[in-house]
Amino acid sequence: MSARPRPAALPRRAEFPDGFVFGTATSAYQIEGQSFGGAGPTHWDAFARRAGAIADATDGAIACDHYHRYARDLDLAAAFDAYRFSVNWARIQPEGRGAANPEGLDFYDRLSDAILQRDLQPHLTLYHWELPQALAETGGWQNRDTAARFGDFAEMIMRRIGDRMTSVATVNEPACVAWIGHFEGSHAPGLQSRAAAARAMHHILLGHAEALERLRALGQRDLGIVLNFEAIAAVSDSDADHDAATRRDAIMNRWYVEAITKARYPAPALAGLGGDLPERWQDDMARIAAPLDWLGVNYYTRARVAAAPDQPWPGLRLADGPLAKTAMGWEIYPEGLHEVLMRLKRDYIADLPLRITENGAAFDDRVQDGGVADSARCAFFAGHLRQVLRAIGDGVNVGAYFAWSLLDNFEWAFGHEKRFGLVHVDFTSQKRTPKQSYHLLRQALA
Ligand code: IFM
Repeated sequence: MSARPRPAALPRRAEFPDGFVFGTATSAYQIEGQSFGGAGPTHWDAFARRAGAIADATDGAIACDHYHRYARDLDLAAAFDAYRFSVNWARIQPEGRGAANPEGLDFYDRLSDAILQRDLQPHLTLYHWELPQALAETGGWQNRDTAARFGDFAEMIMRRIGDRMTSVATVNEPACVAWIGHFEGSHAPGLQSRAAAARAMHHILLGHAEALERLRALGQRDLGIVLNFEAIAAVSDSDADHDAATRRDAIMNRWYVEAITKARYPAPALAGLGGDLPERWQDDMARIAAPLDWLGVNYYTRARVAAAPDQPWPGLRLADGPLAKTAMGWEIYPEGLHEVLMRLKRDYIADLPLRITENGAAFDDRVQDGGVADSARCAFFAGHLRQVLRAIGDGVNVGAYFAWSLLDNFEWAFGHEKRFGLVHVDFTSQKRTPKQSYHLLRQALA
């Protein structure tokens, strides 16, 4: 193999508190292959058929063919302590309601056993974005009934595999589901409507509450939700830019964490969305704020925000930043992870256990001489893990870190073009090639 540049040193396991858990994360639609095993269509399949919706005009029909290759994939995941994965609602209930697809239940049964056989802790997410298309057609997350259907699904799958899960998260990144899917329109279902976004922002949290109640009733332990946070910076000192940053922060960062910890929505977001929320939304807030056992934090970048008075509410735009960027065009800002963790402790959760449930970067990786020299990704992990250590030193209760992602996968609107994996996937041959980051993380955390 050719000589490779030496990446920044990764922290060693011994620098973390005893019992700190390292893992990798994936999600169902991004890796499994929706066309296998009797899964029903999802709103991502419908969205992917729209011209221009997905950068390379692909969808999740095959993805990483993990449905058939899960055993080998889990062998790779077994280099770490834990594996975060999600279940695919439309694989369990192809119509989003009613009887289960036995093949789907059997698949997750086998998968759960295979995770445990490799001495990996299974950390499950119930909803990582693949809404069954039948439910999308009755309004999706705009429809209050979807929250109750999600509760049914949660109960159905947990009755089958709940006994083997270390932890369960209800929803992954509700901000992306609601805002990017219903206001910005670049994720399924591809709407661009403030009213649709407001309803989805409330109903996805109601779905979280429904699932949480059903799981508590089943006696399921270690329950949480996974929220994405971005560091926020106004592009200038002007009042207008600061106000725009405050609105963005309220929509993307504060809405969900404030709801689940304080049973309220933040005023700068309510100012624009309040009139579009479902009637009597206040009556749901106590349920939405039911106590959790842990909070998952996904962190990737910072948003630089400028006022855009010519645009409809929230009247802002995201501006390019001066820092080095990943292939997504996202600024690499490890200090932002420390900022987010300190703020959560100070303003929202005190000592509630936190897990970093996603952190990672896409780069233009190439297989050369049988390996992938992804030193930029190694440096990314090194920088962010240092900030986790710093936050722990500053008293934040962080107990786990999951790298996003185990495998290159279907990166939503970017199709298969953006590679976040520790393991390279050739989407033609389905060959897996562990990257330098995989080898170095494994050594550092041995
Ligand atoms: O791939 C996604 C994942 O599904 C949710 N969090 C962000 C990742 C990178 O964009």
